Amino acid sequence: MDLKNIGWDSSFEDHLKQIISKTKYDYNFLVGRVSAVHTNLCQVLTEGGEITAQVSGKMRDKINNELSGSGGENLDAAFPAVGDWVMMIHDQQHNSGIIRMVLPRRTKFSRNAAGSTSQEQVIASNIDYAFIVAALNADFNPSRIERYLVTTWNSGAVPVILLNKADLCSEVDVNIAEMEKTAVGVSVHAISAARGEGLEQLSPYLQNGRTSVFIGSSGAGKSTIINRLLGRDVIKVVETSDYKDKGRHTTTSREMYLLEDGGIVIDTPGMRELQLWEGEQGLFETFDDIEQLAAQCRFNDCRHQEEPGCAIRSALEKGEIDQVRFKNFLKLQRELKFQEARHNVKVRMEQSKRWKNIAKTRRHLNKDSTCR
Ligand SMILES: Nc1nc2c(ncn2[C@@H]2O[C@H](COP(=O)(O)OP(=O)(O)OP(=O)(O)O)[C@@H](O)[C@H]2O)c(=O)[nH]1
Ligand SMILES: [Mg+2]
Ligand SMILES: [Zn+2]
Repeated sequence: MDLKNIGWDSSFEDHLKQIISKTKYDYNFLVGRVSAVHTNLCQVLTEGGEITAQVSGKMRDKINNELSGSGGENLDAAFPAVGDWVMMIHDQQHNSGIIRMVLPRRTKFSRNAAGSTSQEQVIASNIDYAFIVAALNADFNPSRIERYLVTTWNSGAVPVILLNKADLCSEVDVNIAEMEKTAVGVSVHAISAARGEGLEQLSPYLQNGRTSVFIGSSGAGKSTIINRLLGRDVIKVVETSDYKDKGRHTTTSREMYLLEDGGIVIDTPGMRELQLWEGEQGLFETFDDIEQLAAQCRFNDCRHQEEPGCAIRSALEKGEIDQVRFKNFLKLQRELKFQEARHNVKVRMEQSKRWKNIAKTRRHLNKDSTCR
């Protein structure tokens, strides 16, 4: 397998050379790209084919040591994720690998891990395009896409919106137009994976060496689309005429697939909860129109409520910006602030814990010295 076909390029080559020039050991590192992650094992694509690999104890210790000093909030994120390029020591006898290092990620799609922690979780890395998939069924709602847009803009990848199940919808053009209003400057394509219609619109993105990740809620049809692109049913899809059962998730793990005509695609399970991890930049990109208006408010710290000279309120009154869109903007902004605060509290707590430990050790030492 030519690594270029699976996304390898000169920037990774440079990283690799740099790292090798700094290591003391003369290992013959094997390079590969993580195609799936199971609890302790990774599937890795290499020049010689797919192998299984494990994170080395050394790397684990290094991550634990380095991150315990910084609050530890990125512990998970430092471990290999689907899409990562890794350096391994090759166990030729068992044709398996020991992962020693993850090469710096060019882009990464992260969310805050589900639940109430403050923990970055990398969904996929080194991606070029994020296909945000939504079904054109009865509960189609463009504002649900905004959260995905914020996350995608932050990832460094380019978002592309796919409105799937066009066969179930009689007002496709209206929905496309509505979606385009919500996602200014983002390409929107309507397709029907079930009928195999409109998929040719994806070919500009699915180029040799380019990586796309499919995201969106459960049942939107992500796996069905990928099966279509692969030309056969590789991924399991549960056939159902009524996919209203929201608790149901057919795909349970993130996995990478190679298309015959070039292009790399990553399937992900529908997310029940896409909590923002970080977002300032992504929020600006997604709500560019609102941000630009806000810059015209008379006061720098305008909350767009009762303040005189508020450009946002005036635009809302004139109907130049949509009420729902504005509400969603405020909601995501609040969520980011909350996330940031929670993160800061966690770092502070970790720090104070460290100080307490240091103080305890000191007291202990002092006590020892008085005994002597
Ligand atoms: N009518 C219609 N149904 C579709 C289309 N695409 C997918 N489906 C159906 O929608 C259901 C869900 O499809 P999946 O591909 O499993 O959806 P998913 O997004 O991968 O879902 P998760 O893996 O749970 O995240 C299946 O019953 C598909 O057959 C389409 O274009 N039209
Ligand atoms: Mg799926
Ligand atoms: Zn204002």
